[in-house]
Amino acid sequence: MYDRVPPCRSCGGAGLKPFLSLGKTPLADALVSADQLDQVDPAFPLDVAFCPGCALVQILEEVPAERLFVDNYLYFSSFSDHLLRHAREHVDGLVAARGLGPESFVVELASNDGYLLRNFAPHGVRVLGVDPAPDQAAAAREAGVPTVEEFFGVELAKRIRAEHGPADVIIANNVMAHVPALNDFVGGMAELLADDGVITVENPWVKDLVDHGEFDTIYHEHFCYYSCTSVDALVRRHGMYLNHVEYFPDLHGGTLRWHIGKREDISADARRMLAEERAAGVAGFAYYADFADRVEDARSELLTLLDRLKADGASIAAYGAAAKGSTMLNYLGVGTEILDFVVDRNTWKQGKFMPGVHVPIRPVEALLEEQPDYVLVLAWNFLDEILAQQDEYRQRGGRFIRPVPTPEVIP
Ligand code: JHZ
Ligand code: ZN
Repeated sequence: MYDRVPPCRSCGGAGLKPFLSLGKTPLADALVSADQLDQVDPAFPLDVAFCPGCALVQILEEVPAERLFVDNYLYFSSFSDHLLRHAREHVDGLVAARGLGPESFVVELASNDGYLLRNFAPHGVRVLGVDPAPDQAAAAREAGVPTVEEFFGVELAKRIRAEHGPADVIIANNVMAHVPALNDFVGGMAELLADDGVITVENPWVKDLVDHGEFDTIYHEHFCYYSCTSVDALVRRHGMYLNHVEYFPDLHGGTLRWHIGKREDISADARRMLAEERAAGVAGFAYYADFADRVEDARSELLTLLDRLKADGASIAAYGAAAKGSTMLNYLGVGTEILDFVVDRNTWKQGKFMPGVHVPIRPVEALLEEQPDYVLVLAWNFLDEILAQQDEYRQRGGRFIRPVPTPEVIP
């Protein structure tokens, strides 16, 4: 089934063990414009494997990063109030804990539209964003966040350090999964970081992905799926330590924030998380062995629900033209025969179509205009925020369907 099994992106070891294939799917963020509808969207294999050497979970395919994050990237961080609040709290926490001020230098990797770094302005902290996505970098500059429009690695780290000095803080949220040349990226962070500085890295936790069946968060942009165990091995290779771990169960289906530094100072929380992963078996293949069957069951269950509603004459729309929504619809094979449209707040996505399945994307207001009977929440990670916004739709009898962890119509 797997014709090429590459070496591990972290430890370089051979012997990656594939455990899940989602078939061939189109690129999750490559939304389709009206004039491309008659073309067939390119699709690539989406196979997931475990590394027995360092416990890193990763996909086998490597679509060129330019194609993923420069050519067709419409993800803007600023469309979720929850995420904006989370970013502001992170900045305030760092400023307080590390006494950051005008003498400090903070770099964010994948700074997107400046949603996080702009929170440092009231504290007078010097900031620099790094993001290769042109529209997002332009939006960040507009918001007053200086941004280098390049991919990050050792070479860029050296240039930034030569020009601005070492970084007291490096922030990398939801980007370490996006990096094909992982050791160049982490090596770059080590190069740029001051000896007493801290790196904070956030990423969804692979244990939550597996335990809660969040298979839709697997797509070609996400090369890797992390545990504390695999992050610990990765940073040690670059002379750094995983010193502390925080857990945000409600962010993107379960997110960890790893604190990494050049001095070893391992907190009780970090030790506890590593021990918890050991006890759960996250560092062994057996943990992943039945995941494919569980994903297949989730697929049938959701398809059965949608087919039943449709057979009863219901109209169904979806919420969130998220990358994970693209995996979900393409893996299920659900298109316009089931879904009338998808709504999304992101104005860049409106007027386009979901990859592969070509369901049209409309503004959120379409829910009240059309009042579909059901709305499948593709951006289920923001369910609470969405439910709070959509009170009127629900008052009028509209119902939301949560696809993950198990398909459920929300009463
Ligand atoms: P969202 C993102 O994945 C992007 P995605 C990225 N690939 C990543 O790594 C993970 O997060 C962690 C919209 N929306 O962010 C905005 C509303 O319309 O969950 C987005 O288009 N109304 C970097 O793309 C989409 O939904 C709202 O009220 O899978 C959510 O996409 C809210 C809150 C969001 O996922
Ligand atoms: Zn490995």
